Amino acid sequence: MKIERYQIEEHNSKLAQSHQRKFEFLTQDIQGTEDIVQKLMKFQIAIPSWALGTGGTRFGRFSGGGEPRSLEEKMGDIGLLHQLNQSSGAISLHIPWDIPQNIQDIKALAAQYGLRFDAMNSNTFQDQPGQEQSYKFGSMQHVDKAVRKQAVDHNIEVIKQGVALGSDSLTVWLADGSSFPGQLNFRRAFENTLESLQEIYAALPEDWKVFVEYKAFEPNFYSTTVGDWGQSLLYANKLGPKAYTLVDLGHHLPNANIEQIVSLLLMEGKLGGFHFNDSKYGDDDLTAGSVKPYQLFLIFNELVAGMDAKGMDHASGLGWMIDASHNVKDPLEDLLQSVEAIMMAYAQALLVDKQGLEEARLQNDVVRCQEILQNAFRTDVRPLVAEARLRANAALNPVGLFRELQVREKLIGERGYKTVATGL
Ligand code: AOS
Ligand code: ZN
Ligand code: ZN
Ligand code: ZN
Repeated sequence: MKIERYQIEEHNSKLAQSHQRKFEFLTQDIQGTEDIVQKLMKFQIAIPSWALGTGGTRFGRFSGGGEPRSLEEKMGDIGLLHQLNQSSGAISLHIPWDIPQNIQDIKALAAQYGLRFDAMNSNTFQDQPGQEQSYKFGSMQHVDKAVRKQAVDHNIEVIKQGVALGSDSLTVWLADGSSFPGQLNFRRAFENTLESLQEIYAALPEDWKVFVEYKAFEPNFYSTTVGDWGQSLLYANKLGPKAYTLVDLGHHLPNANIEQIVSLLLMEGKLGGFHFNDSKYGDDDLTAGSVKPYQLFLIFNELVAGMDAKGMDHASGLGWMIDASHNVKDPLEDLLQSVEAIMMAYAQALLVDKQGLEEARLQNDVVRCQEILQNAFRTDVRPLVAEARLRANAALNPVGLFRELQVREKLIGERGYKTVATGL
């Protein structure tokens, strides 16, 4: 399945007039739209290889058909997304769910689709066939050194594969923790995990980063050994300058103020990566912006402010990735929606009158502060995001074109109805 350039152009020419009208209307009212459009065009969000298949829960999985059966097909899917929005130019691999066989071919394919290799993801939360030690009671925290060594060796192997592909970062998410009070010596678990991470850190190439992802609960439901941003930051600080905290939006206790966490991590120079998704209850992994778009905007407002304060480039300063999964949607349509929501939140954050906000804060003008933020949030920025796509030769309406071209039907035709993507 390939989308032809003329198909995108035909689609865009049908929508051009209406788009122009909305875009011009917006530019009359807003200063600096050109700068915002340029920034939007640069901004790329990595797609994880495991989000291309239908997700499931422990109660079941309802496959949608035409799902990618190999790494090559997963890259093909991301290539389609990128053609449609020109904002998904990176793939994040998971080892061993993805097994890059011929590295040169995989790299050539990535170049053909215009994809970069984002952070590599290791897996010490499942036992693989033939594996010597079990992760049932943890991996890097484990009381048995042999288990810890196996987990460390796996991560070093993932780094090697990443180096061959041209990635420059490793994300470590650990399921380590405990399910019942008394099960774990918290201090020993922390020290074992730190020691394991130190061994991995020592194997990082000069220009690499390691991201320590935290998660409050699940699959362990009493304690998690990297349970919150404080614990992640402890590890990252002890490890050294190449270690950073990774924020996954679904990994907090209810009502956590994620925008404040983001702001302080950035201030400390320790925010490394981001996993976007949305949730109502826990790690629901719903489409970004589908439940709490205002929160997503507030987070972006802190990201933009914090990165600007440090002179960081928005596009390349942090690892941006979607980490979502879904039972009832077409995975590709869902990812298009997530990317769109992220771009909108970013555009809204760029609209915030930062100087006015600072002045209002200094005057304790709480009402004005809220007005400034909500003015930006309530601006319909869709024409800005669409304009960025238009200029990059992507589709004005990515989901619309996906449906017009019957992409899923064609993928089912090529791959069959009963396909199972590897992963969660
Ligand atoms: C798990 O809850 C985390 O969000 C991970 O980032 C990720 O989903 C998993 O490691 C798949 O690689
Ligand atoms: Zn995650
Ligand atoms: Zn998660
Ligand atoms: Zn999640």
